[in-house]
Amino acid sequence: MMTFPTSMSDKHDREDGGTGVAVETRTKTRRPPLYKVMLLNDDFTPMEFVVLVLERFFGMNHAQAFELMLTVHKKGVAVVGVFAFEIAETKVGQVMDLARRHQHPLQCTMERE
Ligand code: TYC
Repeated sequence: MMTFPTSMSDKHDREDGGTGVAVETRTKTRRPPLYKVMLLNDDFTPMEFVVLVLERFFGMNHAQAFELMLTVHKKGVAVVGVFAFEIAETKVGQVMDLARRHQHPLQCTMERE
């Protein structure tokens, strides 16, 4: 007598195909993609403002922030952090908003790693 209450009651719908052989259906997990947050050089944003941005939004101490600011200044661009999408989006928004409010042309972008 059939005792299963659902559509899985038909033997051809069971994961073991009705064979009674133990099987496992495992969905592979994927790590979420990471995003590089980058700061771009320009000729007008004051160095100290960029240092402040790196301290405030990227958790750097003054020496680390000053060194990375100089890297951007000399090379034109540098990765300032790597984050999950929503975190990266938030950081870019915070930097762009502060730069806009101070009328600095500083640009901050993100790119999938
Ligand atoms: N080049 C700027 C200056 O000489 C400083 C600067 C550094 C600007 C890094 C932007 O992302 C930047 N005042």
